[in-house]
Amino acid sequence: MNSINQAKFQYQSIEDILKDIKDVKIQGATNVAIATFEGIKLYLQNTGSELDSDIFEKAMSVGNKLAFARPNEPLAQNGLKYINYFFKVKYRSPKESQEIKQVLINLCDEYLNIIKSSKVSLVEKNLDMFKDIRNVFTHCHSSAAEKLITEISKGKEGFKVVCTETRPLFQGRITASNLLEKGLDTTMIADSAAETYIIGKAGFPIEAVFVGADEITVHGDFVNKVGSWGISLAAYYASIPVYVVTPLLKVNPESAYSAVQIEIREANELWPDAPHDLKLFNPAFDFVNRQFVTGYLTEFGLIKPEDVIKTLRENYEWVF
Ligand code: RUB
Repeated sequence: MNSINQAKFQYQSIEDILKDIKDVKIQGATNVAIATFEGIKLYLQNTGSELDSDIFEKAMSVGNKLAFARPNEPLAQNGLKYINYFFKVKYRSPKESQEIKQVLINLCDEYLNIIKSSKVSLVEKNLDMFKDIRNVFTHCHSSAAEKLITEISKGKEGFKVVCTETRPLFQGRITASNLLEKGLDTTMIADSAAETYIIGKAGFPIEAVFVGADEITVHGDFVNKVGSWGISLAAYYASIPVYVVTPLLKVNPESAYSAVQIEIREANELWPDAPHDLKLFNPAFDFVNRQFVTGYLTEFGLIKPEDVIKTLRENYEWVF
């Protein structure tokens, strides 16, 4: 599965959603967040007329299970804070279980709408900056980066995209297939060819790198698919701008106090029938230092790494 269609959310059980998040069949931070809040709604809708008094706690426990199935998912995790905060502030903690159920469903829908409208706004707010750009580079599959690249390409003769394979799970194939389906001139390269390509020693010259993010720190660093650090370093070396296309709600407020833990995935993703004594190490993501980031392209326009925390406080104070 490469995208979650909210209107046709097909899952019948929380266990199936959980399994697909863990197996990366539900892929990308935005889709994980959508699956989390559709999952909470599914749980609530499946509860019968005999509702428990602890329906709030049970729904939040389902949300926790899904939002923390993979560690680097603040977009989903911040949504639980949204529900917790506005349940008390906006809906004044209803006591009757039918009302609790309805309020929780409303809050899930509100958060799903925030995600959806952030993605629309991040295109509207940033598109004009890229009028003259024709050759771009992307990595992995980010629904946000894909959306912006597609919009930038519109009406431009000779617009070209280079994407990576993105081993070990080949999420770059999702990007490549989606871009091709939209009619974009797309070239795929092996991950290990990325840096050489970016610094201009192969293929056509790259004008800008667009990647997504799984997590952003309060200091303006970001976490994205493994390979992102080398790509960003190469772009920095070659003076090519690196844009991180993302809703601001991917900032992890806890990163003010503790180091970001990178998800380490199963070794068999690297080599299913590897020799018995071979040690395999399979980190899912890279931590990319803010010095490599030209800007975050968000629903509030371009934000410099040093302004991430200020903009988050101004717009989403409830995450703290
Ligand atoms: C996906 C990945 C994506 C971000 C952003 O990793 O690194 O770039 O999640 O995606 P994985 P989006 O395939 O391991 O989930 O812009 O769709 O939120």
